[in-house]
Amino acid sequence: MQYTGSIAEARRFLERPGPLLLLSHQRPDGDAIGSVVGLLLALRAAGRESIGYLKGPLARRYSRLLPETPGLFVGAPPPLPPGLSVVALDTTSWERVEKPPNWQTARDVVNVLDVDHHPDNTAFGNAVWVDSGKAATAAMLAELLPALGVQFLSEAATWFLVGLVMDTGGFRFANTDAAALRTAAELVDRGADCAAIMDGLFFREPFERRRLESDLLASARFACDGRVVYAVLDPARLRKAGLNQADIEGVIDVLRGFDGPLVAALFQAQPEFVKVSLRSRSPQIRVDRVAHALGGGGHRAAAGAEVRDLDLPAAQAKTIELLERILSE
Ligand SMILES: [Mn+2]
Repeated sequence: MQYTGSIAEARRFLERPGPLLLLSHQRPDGDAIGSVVGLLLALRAAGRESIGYLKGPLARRYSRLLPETPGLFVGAPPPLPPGLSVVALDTTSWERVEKPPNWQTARDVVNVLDVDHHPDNTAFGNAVWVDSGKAATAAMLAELLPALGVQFLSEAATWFLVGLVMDTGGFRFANTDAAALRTAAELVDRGADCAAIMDGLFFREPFERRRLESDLLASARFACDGRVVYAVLDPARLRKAGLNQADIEGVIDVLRGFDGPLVAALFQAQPEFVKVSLRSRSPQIRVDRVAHALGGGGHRAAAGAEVRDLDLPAAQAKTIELLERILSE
């Protein structure tokens, strides 16, 4: 378990005056969006000059929950005032932080705060709070707000719960510990609308996504004596369905939702790389090692890589060979 920096370090950083820009990783998931939007709402309500930037497009499940949020820029260039400090949320390294399109250099940035729960976080900020024992970055922020002494808006609680729900797969993944459940209960106490979140996140998927999941399942293949299930997602199939990458967050779960395989793998051939997503049945089966060997990273049981030097068949073969190795340890 990696623990670097401290909540006190994060608090001291945020207590310093000056404008703040909240950023997260490329292709933001529920935790990235929930962390940026929740913290933005709380800081602005407390009178802090803050802006948030997400590249988008956001999946419908999130945009539906997202009314006009002052200070939030999705895709559009935000103002970058001088003396800006960056708060990087849920992101392992400065390279992976999605910067706004009008970002040129680090010229205007005096400081960076890195708040994250990924075990491979590089502690890249001038101030750092990394705790890989936490189920979600949003859960860390739920702890940070009271420490900052700012008002805990029910809207912020809702967005933190979105992050926590998505990073725990709706409290089904192995990272759902007592602390995660306690944080969820606290967020509900603070006004998060759990029923609306669950309905919006899990029961209102576009029909086309369900159809895509059905195709993926029908095309699934097995390797390593049935211990690995994998499928290939063709970008043309996505386009035909009218879905974007954001709309298929978590689609790999359809491959691990049945008894048998220990690891699920999903391959997508993009123009510049092959995207490999990996999920394992338990943190003891370290798919992060395979992701690292492929040039990527992630959590023990949920990891991925963008493989640039191999075509689809070669990337598949290499991934399966690496999986065979960790499964025979
Ligand atoms: Mn996360």
